[in-house]
Amino acid sequence: PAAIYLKDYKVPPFLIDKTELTFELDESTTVVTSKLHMRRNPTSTENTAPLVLDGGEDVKLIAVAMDDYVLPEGEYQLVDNQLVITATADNFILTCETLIEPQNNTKLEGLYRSSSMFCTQCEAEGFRHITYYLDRPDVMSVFTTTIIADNEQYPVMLSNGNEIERTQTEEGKTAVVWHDPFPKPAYLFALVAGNLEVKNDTFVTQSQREVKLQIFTEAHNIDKVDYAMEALKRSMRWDEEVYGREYDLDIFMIVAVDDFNMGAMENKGLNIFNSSCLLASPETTTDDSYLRVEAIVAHEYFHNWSGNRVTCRDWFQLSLKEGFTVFRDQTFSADMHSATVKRVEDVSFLKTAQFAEDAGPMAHPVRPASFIEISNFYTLTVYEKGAEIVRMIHTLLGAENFRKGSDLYFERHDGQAVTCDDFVAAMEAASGVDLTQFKRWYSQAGTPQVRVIGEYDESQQSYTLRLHQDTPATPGQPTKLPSHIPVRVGLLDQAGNPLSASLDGQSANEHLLELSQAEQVFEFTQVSSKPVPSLLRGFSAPVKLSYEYSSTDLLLLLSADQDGFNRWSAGQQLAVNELSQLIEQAVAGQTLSLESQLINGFNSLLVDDSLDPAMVALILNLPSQAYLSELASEIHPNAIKQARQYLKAQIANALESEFAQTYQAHRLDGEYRPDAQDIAHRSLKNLALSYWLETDSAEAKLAVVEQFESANNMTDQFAALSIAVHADHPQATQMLDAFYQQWQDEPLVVNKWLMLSAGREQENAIDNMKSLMEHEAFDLKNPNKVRSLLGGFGQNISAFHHVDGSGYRFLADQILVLDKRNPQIASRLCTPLTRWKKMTPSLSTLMKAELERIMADQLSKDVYEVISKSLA
Ligand code: HT7
Ligand code: ZN
Repeated sequence: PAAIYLKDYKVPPFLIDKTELTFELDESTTVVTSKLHMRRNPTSTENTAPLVLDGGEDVKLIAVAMDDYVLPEGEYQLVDNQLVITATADNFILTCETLIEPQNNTKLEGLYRSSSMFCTQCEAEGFRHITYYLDRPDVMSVFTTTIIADNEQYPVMLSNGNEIERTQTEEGKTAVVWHDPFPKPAYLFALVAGNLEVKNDTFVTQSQREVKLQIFTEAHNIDKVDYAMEALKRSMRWDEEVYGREYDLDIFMIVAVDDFNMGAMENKGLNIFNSSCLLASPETTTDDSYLRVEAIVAHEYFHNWSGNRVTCRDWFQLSLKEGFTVFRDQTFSADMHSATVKRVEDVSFLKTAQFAEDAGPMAHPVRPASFIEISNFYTLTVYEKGAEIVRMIHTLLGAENFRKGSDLYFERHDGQAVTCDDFVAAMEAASGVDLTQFKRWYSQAGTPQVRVIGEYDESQQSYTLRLHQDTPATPGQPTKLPSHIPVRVGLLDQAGNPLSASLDGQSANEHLLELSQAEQVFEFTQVSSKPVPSLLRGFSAPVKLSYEYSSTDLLLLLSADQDGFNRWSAGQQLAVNELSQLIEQAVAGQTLSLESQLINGFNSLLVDDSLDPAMVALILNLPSQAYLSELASEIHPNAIKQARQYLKAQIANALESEFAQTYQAHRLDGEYRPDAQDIAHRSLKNLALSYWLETDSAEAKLAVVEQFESANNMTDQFAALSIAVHADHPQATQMLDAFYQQWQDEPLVVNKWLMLSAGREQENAIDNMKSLMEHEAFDLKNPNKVRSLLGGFGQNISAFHHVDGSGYRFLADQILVLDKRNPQIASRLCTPLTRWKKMTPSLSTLMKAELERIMADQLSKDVYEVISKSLA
């Protein structure tokens, strides 16, 4: 398959002012008739270019007409799934009649069936699987959609915009017409038809317009949408208050579907959600999932401006909408709950998963320069690193100028399809800040490494920070230029008090350093004593920062830094230092031994009632297996696992009574509430329980079972179950069985059970996986189930990384099977295998062999791209 390049971008030779679609929905064949009001694009230089419309192998063309002239075969060609018409007028209506079979659509792109309903997923290039079209985001059109179906089976028929007509056809069917007045690209088109229940609500906008809000689900789920509805209203209000963005249509609808490739989709006025990202109830949903529902509802809603009103010119600009919208949803969640907790969670995810992507064979810039399959570029780099770029702009400009910049961006580009450069240009114009060098963040892949050296001169009372940056080579980008990196810095005295210092004549407790050269020196004056620097506060840039801190420095920062984020960061660094020593011992086959310095630090946190329990829980949570793998130059999965277990047990034994007390102190009575305060108590309580169980105390064992059996909410019940499973509690098997029995009729809970069961470390893990795949609870057609089971298996260190290669082989087998059904899902499952070059040699060889075996098969573009780049 060939790659597509950003440098080859050309404006479309044709435009589509109006799109009229008619869907005759049927269980066997669906007829789609499109009427496209087209004209040559006056800004295109390709004045004689033929009309080339995108289609798919699954679209059958019945007839095509230009104005009223039905084109005979010979006056159009079908080449590589494209419909090519050479002779066209400057203005014309193109009518196409096509047949599709949504019931056989296993890729879940275009129009497909999920349970008993019809639904669509058109981003990025799904619309071409519905009918022939200019399926590119810079072709924006006003859509009118008619849905014709049997009213008994499909009483609910939805599309974008407003319902303008409902009639009966002569065949006894119902025809519903929807009109969306806002021009949009085809990727934002949506259609849903089914027998659905609805929850209604309203929202009054800042200009006093009443907007109808509707959430649709299958009947058995309608009792689980209240939280999403409240989250939607909070998002609408927040976007008005923080960005001045008001909702524009009279109705906003969300539909939950069970089979969905990603989390959700921001179709104009008709968001479609994976039910796992929408439904919530105390009994079936964990705190994490509640927060996820809120964040995703907000994210999709925010796209109405950052993505829909102003969209992307081409898919290389994907981060224009995704990076900005992730930044917006992160800030929203921070405002709704604890900003520091949210920042720690986001950064921890970024440093674990995005840094790994940036260092691997699929590394790409936030604005990629080329791709084979765009679905492979819905990545952590485009989303999460993209959000960090927007956050850095916010830091460099300040909140006020940033808001002016976003206002200008929306004003300048409303109704347009634009680029990341346009976004930055608006920020520059509104603030007067020059972001020329800063824009390298969009074009350079890889994570910059920043080394810092500090030197105090007591006689001068001055403190010098020398910063050095470099970015490692990434595929296709052997050399890099210096980035513009904002580094927030504070200084602490040896007692942990903030130390004021002067930089460039400005005296303050905190400074923003702008590192833009390969090496730069910053000199602070009026520094009254030797400082401990608190660097990169709030993680002000997505870089790997290193500074030779002593353990004493780190303990000081952990206990006293005014920046909550850096307290967490110091704790992590201490833990990483200790774990690295233990990993080395494990690799060398030595008996593990270490006197942990963390014990005292953790003890003070546990007994300090003034702290946010959520922050304490985050600090006490040891760096994950995945994060330690990212840091390692050569990954030894079992050594990492052993080291983590050893350190956790040592801390647990030293602080046994503190953990037992913490567990008791943070138990909550009363009704479940998913608010920041209660979530914080539950997180610390459950973390304490997991340490406590490490001590092998009989009381702890009892507490786990008691919590599992008596919990009134899924957070506590599932925490008890996972703690039991991971610690190999004597009753773990019984508990897993009981959990399944209790929740077998709740698919989202069953998915959690699948994940935990697959992650369970045991002798016959592969056999266990095989029986789970045969289990009534599993369904290869459902992406959530595949992700749960195979994702869970990836966490199973001893089985996945088994020295006989059986774990890798098992995953490769599943990838090959899935690639035939659903390439997007298959491609995402490849990720763990793409890390083969970093694995210890014996495992690396085994992983590579599986990649080669996959490569030898007939592959989709999606899997081909990932595997071929990994092997390159
Ligand atoms: N903008 C949405 C992207 C999306 C998607 C992309 C490829 C394949 C399936 C998909 N489903 C949704 C989601 C978002 O970021 O809001
Ligand atoms: Zn998005």
